Amino acid sequence: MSKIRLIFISFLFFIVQISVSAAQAPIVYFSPVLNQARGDTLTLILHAEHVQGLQSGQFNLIYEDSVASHVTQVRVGEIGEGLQPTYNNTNLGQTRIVLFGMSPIVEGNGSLLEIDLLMNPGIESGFLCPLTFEGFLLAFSGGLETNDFYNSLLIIDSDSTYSLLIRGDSNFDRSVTVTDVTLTVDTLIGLPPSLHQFYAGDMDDSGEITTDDVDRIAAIILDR
Ligand SMILES: [Ca+2]
Ligand SMILES: [Ca+2]
Repeated sequence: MSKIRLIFISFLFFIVQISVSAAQAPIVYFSPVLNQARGDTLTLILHAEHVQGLQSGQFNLIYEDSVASHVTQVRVGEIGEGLQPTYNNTNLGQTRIVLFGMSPIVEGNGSLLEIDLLMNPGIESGFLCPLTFEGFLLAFSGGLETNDFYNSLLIIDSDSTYSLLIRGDSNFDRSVTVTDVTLTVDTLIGLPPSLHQFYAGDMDDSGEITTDDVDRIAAIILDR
C-alpha cells in the first residue's frame, strides 16, 4: 500500500472523528442477518434511525430477478404506525415502494417497514444478490428531505441458509464507519477476513479486496 494511501486513511480517521459527534442524520438500511434458514419468502426489515417527523417516502428496490421473483407484501414496522405503504412490481427485479401518512411518525429508531420478497426455488449456493435503493427519498414535517441509506448484499450461503449484509459494514455493527475501513485495510495488508467480512468489504463484487473497495467504503462515510 502506498504512503499516500496511508496518509489518506489517517486523514479519513481525523475527519470521521470530528463528524461522528455531529452525525444524527436520518439513515435507513435492511437489518443484517447471518446464516438464517432459507424459506420461500425473504422478509426484509427496513430499519430506520433518527427519523422523527417522517411524513412520507419513496424508493425503488432493485434485486437480481434470477434470485428473487417479486415483492408479495409490504407492512409497516414497529415505528411505522400512521404510515400507509403501497408497492408496485414495476419491472423484473424492481419494485417501487411509496410511503404516505397523515401525521408524522414519533419514534426515531426502529423497524420502519417489512418487505416480503418471494425467492425463486432452487437458487444455487454461493449466489450473490445486491439489494440496491434507487430514487430514494424521505420527506419530513418541516420540509426536510434526506436520501441517506446503506445498500445491502444478499448471500445464498452454502448450507441452506442466507445472509444479508450491509455493504461496507465489515464488523456487522449496522453502521459504516472508519472501523470498517480499518478492517478492510487489514485484509489488504494480509490479515485474512471471515467469509462474510470479505463479502461486506468487496464493494465492487470483483472477488478480491483492493484499494478500490477501501475507497468506496471511505466515500460512504465522507458523503454523509
Ligand atoms: Ca461497521
Ligand atoms: Ca473488490
